[in-house]
Parts: sequence; C-alpha cells; structure tokens
Amino acid sequence: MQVTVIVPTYNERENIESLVTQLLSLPVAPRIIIVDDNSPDGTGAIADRLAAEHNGRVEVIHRSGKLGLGTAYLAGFRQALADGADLICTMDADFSHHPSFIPAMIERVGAGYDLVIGSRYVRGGGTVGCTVGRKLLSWGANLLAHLLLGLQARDTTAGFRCYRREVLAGMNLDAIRASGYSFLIEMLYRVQQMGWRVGEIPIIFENRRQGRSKVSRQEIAKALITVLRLACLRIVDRRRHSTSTPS
Ligand SMILES: Nc1nc2c(ncn2[C@@H]2O[C@H](COP(=O)(O)OP(=O)(O)O)[C@@H](O)[C@H]2O)c(=O)[nH]1
Ligand SMILES: [Mg+2]
Repeated sequence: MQVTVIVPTYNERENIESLVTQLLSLPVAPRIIIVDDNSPDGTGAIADRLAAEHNGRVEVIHRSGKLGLGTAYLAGFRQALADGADLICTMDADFSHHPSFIPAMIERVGAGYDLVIGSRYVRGGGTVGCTVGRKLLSWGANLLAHLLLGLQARDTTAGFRCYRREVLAGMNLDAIRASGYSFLIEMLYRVQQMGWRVGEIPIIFENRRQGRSKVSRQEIAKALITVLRLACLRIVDRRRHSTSTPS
C-alpha cells in the first residue's frame, strides 16, 4: 500500500528537514510531496535538496507565490493520485501534527474509514501551548461547522488527515471553491455529503515552536464566508431533495 504525505509549506525553513527525516523513518515508508509557494525564507531550495537526497521518495511542487493552503492541498492531491497513492495524508510542516500519529491514522483507515482526522477534540486528544485566542478561534469555527453545516466530526478544521484514494478520485476537485484554510471545512463537508465514513483518532496538537502561523484576519474572514456559502448550499440541496422525493 502506497502512502503519500502532502506537506504544504510557506516559510518553514526551520522545520522541513527534520519533518522529512522523521516521516521517512516511519514504518509505513511514505512518499512525501512538499508544495512550496516560493517561500521567501528559502524553504523551496531545502525541499529540492531533500528531493535529490531521497530520490523517488520526496517530490516538490513549486508554485509562483503564496496561493493559499487549499490550492496547495489540491496540487498535492492531483500529484499523489497521478503517482498512484492508495492513502493520501496531509499535515502541517510545523510539528503541530506529529508524524508519530500517522501509523494510528492509517490503522483506523484500515478499520473501515474513508477519511481519518487527527483530532484534538475526541477523548485522549488535546492541545499544548496554544493561546486562548487560538483556542477560541478553533472552538468558534467548529461550533459554526457543527451548527450550520451539520458536520459530525469533532475537529472539523484539522489539517491532519488521511484520505483513501477513492475519496479524492471520486470527487470533483475543481468544484471546491475555498482556496485558503477554509478548504478544510469545505472538503469535510463534501466528504460527508458523499456519504464517506469519517473517523477520528486523538492527537495532541502542539503549537508550533519554530516559525510563525500563517493564519491571518483575512483567512478568518474568508472562512466565515465559506461556512455561510456552504450553509446556503445545504439549504438549497435539502429543498431540492425534499421536492424531488415522492411522499
Ligand atoms: N504552499 C502553501 N503552504 C501554506 C500556505 N499557508 C500556509 N501554509 C502551510 O500550511 C501549513 C499550515 O499553516 P500554519 O501556519 O501552520 O497554520 P496553523 O497551524 O493553523 O497556525 C504550514 O505547513 C504552512 O507552512 C500557502 O499559502 N501555501
Ligand atoms: Mg500549523
């Protein structure tokens, strides 16, 4: 079974090399796709060196500038599918998502799930070193996702995920409109709508020690718009469904 881990990067010079080393030493022998958006700190050049050192196991997609987390995932998904990956994982480069949780995520997929989330909000999960503001943001985003979109997973904004190939291959990836962080919510919404089985395993999310978060006010505003757009879509879909279902 081929496992591919997609790591989007923007200014992750301090993290990327040790992350790649730790990922490559996992027993599941993953391939890694780094999607770098021309990071000003030179992350892309480090990624190229790692790709040369680990030929065939590390691949780099270079994009011209900061085009957003969501479209970075999409570029990685397309490449992973083309490369024949069976399982496609996504994670941050900053060790908030520790590689050591990946085997448990894969095991859970094997237990019959189509998407497994590395979750802060199931029993045994949690966060370390996060500010109150950050916790409130995450809490608020999850509350809206549950109330307005009916998402069932507890951690709907987590970027630590493992998808079965069929989930991504069966989805019209071009139809996903969110390009930034809210891509994660839109993706989960679509996965749930399609009836795939979503599972969660507990993880301890450690706030990044190196570098800075790229979540901005603009990203938060865009996420709110995404949730409202999907909530409207959900209402329209429900109406359509109720008028087309014979009573
Ligand atoms: N390629 C790419 N990567 C990004 C972009 N924005 C964020 N990232 C990466 O996506 C991951 C999540 O971002 P991060 O700043 O850690 O978000 P946080 O964990 O929510 O604070 C990190 O690995 C970032 O380097 C982007 O626009 N393009
Ligand atoms: Mg992060």
